[in-house]
Amino acid sequence: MKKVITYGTFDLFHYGHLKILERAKSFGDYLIVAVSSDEFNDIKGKKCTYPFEHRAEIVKAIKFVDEVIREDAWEQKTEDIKKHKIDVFVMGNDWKGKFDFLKDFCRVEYLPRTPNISTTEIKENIQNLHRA
Ligand code: C2G
Repeated sequence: MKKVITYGTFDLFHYGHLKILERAKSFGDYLIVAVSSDEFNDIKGKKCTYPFEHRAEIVKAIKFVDEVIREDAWEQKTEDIKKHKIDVFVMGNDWKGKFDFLKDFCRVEYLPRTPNISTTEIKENIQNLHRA
């Protein structure tokens, strides 16, 4: 069984999140998604709309996703890859090059982001609606 892993906050789950999970799954048979905890988002400087429990449950409900784990630290990726016997690590290409050190442990793939959608843009669009 070929195992794939990807990491993210997945707040205000949207089409771009769906497409990266779909594409990540296409690299193997089993997809693990490490969802950033609220505490880790504080470290990342990301303010989330939904708490970890909700974000994790939404990701787990996606048919391409086989397992959800917590992401609590930048440093856990190597350990996760070893522990879960991961074959492919996938991230959007906004992270291109940032995780190349993982090439010692598994295949590393950076995929193009889905254009014109992001949690930030969704929030801005809603704010603009209120202003209109
Ligand atoms: N993404 C995408 N297209 C978009 C928006 C996001 O492909 N339009 C991808 C990102 O590239 C990332 C994943 O969706 O691979 C999750 O995005 P975020 O929830 O913003 O995650 P991020 O804050 O980048 O956290 O340790 C890694 C971090 O946890 C990644």
